[in-house]
Amino acid sequence: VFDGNQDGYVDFQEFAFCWKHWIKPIVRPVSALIIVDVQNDFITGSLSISKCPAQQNGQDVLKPTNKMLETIPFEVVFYSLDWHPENHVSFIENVGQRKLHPSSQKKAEEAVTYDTVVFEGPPLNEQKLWPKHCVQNSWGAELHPAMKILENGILVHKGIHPDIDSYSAFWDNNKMSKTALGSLMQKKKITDLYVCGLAYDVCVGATARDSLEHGYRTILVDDASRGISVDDILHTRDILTEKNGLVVHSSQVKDMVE
Ligand code: VGL
Ligand code: ZN
Repeated sequence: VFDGNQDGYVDFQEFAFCWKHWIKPIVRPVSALIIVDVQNDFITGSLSISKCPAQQNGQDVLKPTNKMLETIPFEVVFYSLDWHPENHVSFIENVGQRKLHPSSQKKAEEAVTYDTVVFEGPPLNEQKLWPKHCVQNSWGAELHPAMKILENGILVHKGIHPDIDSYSAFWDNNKMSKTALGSLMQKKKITDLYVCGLAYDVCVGATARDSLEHGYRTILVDDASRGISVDDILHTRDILTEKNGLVVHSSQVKDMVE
């Protein structure tokens, strides 16, 4: 005799069937895509991720990203831009311009790229130091020329304040100020956010983490993202899936959105 599903209450295939034919037509998810920081400096410029430990190529995100843009009917597509002033706190070139807190392990004279220092507050600001990148209105801050820009795409600028960095496209690293992204998503009644771009283990991960924190169904598109450190990429995946985010391949997205 049949004794029911021993493996768990809900059979996944049965749930997938219900989702497609019953739940989804009622709930009507509204999907957005955010393409994070696909800018010249991260691909061939001063912070080229091809020169970082994972030795990935930022250019590789272009093909799967453009394909999604051409084939998938997202309600809205956001393009985030790392958009720093010349005197930005994250630039190693500027480390001598601000006061370090006594708790900073690294002193200004000895700090090198990728070190973390602590700047005097308030608020106390732990900051990783990067080479100068994505300066407002410079070539390095432009979106890569091969990336498809939708006519009704929305640009989201971040990291615009001299004294605080912003990895997430929602808010700065101290959660003091928000970008326009959250309110735009509310206005457009977005329920599901697909996230891809650069860098996987920095701004893509932070944006996906904050999306989950806002309560959006959050899906990181793995093959449309490239990162800096292999360990940190794996860690980003673990953190997101632990918080009930999804990590998928771009070929899976069309069926999920439609
Ligand atoms: C990023 C480092 C510094 C990124 C931005 O977009 O991932 N990384 N600023
Ligand atoms: Zn930056």
